[in-house]
Amino acid sequence: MTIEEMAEKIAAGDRRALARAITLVESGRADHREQAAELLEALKGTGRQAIRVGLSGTPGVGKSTFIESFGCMLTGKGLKVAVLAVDPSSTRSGGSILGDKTRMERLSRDPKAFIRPSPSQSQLGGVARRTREAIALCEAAGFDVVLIETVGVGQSETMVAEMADIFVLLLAPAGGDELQGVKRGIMEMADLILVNKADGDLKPAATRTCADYAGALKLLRKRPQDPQGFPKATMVSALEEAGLEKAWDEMMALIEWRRENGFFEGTRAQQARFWFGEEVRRAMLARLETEAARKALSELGDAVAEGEITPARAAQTVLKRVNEG
Ligand SMILES: Nc1nc2c(ncn2[C@@H]2O[C@H](COP(=O)(O)OP(=O)(O)O)[C@@H](O)[C@H]2O)c(=O)[nH]1
Ligand SMILES: [Mg+2]
Repeated sequence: MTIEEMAEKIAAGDRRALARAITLVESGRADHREQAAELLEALKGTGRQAIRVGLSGTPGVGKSTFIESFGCMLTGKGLKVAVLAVDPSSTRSGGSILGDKTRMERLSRDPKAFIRPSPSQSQLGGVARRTREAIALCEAAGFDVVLIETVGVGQSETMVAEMADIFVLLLAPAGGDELQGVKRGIMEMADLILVNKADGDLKPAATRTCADYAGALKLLRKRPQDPQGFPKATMVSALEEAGLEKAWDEMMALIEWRRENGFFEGTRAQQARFWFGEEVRRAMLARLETEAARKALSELGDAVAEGEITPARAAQTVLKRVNEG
């Protein structure tokens, strides 16, 4: 299949072409990178835009269960839903956070849904690029909503927030009366906090937790991209499929306000600029990974340690060689 044919098929909504294209963008091979760039350029013309929802939460809060029931609710509205994942742990565990297909049985069989597990790649930077490009492919394929799941371990959340239109933090009801040690930085990224498992015996705890977080959100610095009342905390039960409509309505209200006030496009523009910078930095760092650069670093490192050359001069020498090479 030529790149042109692949682009045409993706634009026509062909699943297999989309899956193959995602495999292509996951590859690090130089010729594949070139083809991927060509494909993404070819697809820019579709001008399609999905709503990109980043979803984060620690293991066990119910992300998979939520994606299943929320995703099915959306497809029930006639929306096409794609699910992607950024999983920094997948290399270690060998699995992926979307691996538990049993929790997404209905959604994975739904013709309006497309689920793609996280690839096993060593660097978070590589996973981030692949996910961003996969999002672009899903948008071009005509998906209305792209859900990007990540596990709550710090850096991956920042990355997902940098590629999403809305960042949703999923929490479970707290046992005691303390907040669940959610890092301030993560709280500050959230547009919507969903307290899951608001059902059965857990309902009162969920209600308390939700109120606590609503209070905590009010104490954060006001962000220009938020209308009155946001960021917001609300309750859901992924298991009983409760509160999902409300959660979607809140997301849509926020998106609409941001669209009307220029923050939707503004954020996307800022994100594009961010990823451009990241790509350049990554490529620069990759140049230090070559055989010649490693050798120079090692040799000059010895010379610096011996006091034969100053660190500054040695660094200049390395950079000069890397730039020439
Ligand atoms: N009571 C209750 N349990 C839930 C709910 N959502 C998920 N769970 C349970 O929480 C556990 C972890 O769910 P899972 O979706 O795998 O969480 P993940 O690790 O964040 O993907 C499972 O046993 C689920 O059945 C919910 O809304 N209510
Ligand atoms: Mg899961």
